[in-house]
Amino acid sequence: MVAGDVRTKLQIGIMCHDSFGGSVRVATELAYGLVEAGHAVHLFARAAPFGQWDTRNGVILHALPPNGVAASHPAKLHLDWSDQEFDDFLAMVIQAAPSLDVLHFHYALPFAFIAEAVKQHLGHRCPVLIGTLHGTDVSLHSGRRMRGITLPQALCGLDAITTVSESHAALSKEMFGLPEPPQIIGNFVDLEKFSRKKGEPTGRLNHTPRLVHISNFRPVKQPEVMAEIYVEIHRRIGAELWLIGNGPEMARVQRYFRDHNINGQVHYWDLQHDVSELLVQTDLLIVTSKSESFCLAALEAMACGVPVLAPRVGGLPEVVLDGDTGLLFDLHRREQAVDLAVALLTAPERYDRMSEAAERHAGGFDHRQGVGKYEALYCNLIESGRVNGSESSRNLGSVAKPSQAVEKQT
Ligand code: GMT
Repeated sequence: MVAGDVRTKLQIGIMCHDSFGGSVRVATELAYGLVEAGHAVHLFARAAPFGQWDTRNGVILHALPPNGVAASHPAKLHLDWSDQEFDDFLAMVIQAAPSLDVLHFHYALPFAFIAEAVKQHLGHRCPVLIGTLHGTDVSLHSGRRMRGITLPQALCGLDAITTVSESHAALSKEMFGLPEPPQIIGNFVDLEKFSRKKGEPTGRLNHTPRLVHISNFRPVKQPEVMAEIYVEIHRRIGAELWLIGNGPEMARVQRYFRDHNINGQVHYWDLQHDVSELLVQTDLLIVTSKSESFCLAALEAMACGVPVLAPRVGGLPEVVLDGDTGLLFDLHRREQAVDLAVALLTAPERYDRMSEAAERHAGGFDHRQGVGKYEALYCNLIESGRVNGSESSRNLGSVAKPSQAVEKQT
């Protein structure tokens, strides 16, 4: 790659986790999109994302040997890497990095520390370094440190920081004491995969309503609140519930349903590689998270014409338009969530309008545009002179002390 020639194919490295989760979905979809746009893409992950990898997608996967990786649940974001895992991963990246133009991580932990170590090791041979902050790396874990440095110190060595919503950009600035909020590049969805079946008539709500919840069932998703809301909706109008995903809180949710004699109406789909086929068969997505930087599941549901019931937190109001593409409730007012859902699910014409608006709105988050925004960022940074480690344009300035950076409970 020569500075000034942005059409030249780039060599791009992407680092991400290997579990089920939004940041991994975004990283892998970005990798596929960049290959489609003609770039060479190397994906670095502790193990093959989602436990499997399609080698036909053209992305070059770099993963640790299976015996060098601590076992973790596929729905769990594995943040506490052993020293051995960290060192092996770093060695793997350092080996490939001198031939990369860009090294871009998704989710700060532990990748901001890996990026910093790559920079220390490679000096002027270091590629452009970019970090995308996704969620709990900011909202819960901003106070983490590794190998004697804090997260804000590691972030300060990057050439650019991005995040996925205005709300999360503001939170990141506050938590890390950044001089400027990160650049916002919103998440995106493959509209060919996530869409209502072509030619499907409106008037979808002609059966028992089918609610759906998609998550990794971590405490931050509050799936027990989702269970309470569902039970009350079911009591009032009768409804099915499809649960897609799995994770640490699932047992609690199952117990709750047993205690409330809810059996046949709940269908457990476990972890699914492709949720689009299921989503198109549902009527309302229930989100109950304490915080969400964006909520990719909400975007995917809307793309399939499924309105979203969600709390008014984080980036959700930027993704779900209240009263238009979904319904927002106050986080602690479960009865409000129930009333809103019941009112919508018993008003077929209003429901159809909302379903169509949801699909239209999701059309603004097309994956090719999203990939293009990252591509433009890479090219701008390279063009502005930050080529192969030239120190001329560190565009973040210095990062202030991490005043409010505190570790919270997940
Ligand atoms: O931050 C997390 O808890 C993990 C991360 C993930 O890998 O699922 O989720 C975040 O990133 C997604 C992709 O940008 C967003 O859609 C999610 O809203 C966000 N999760 C949270 O903020 C809790």
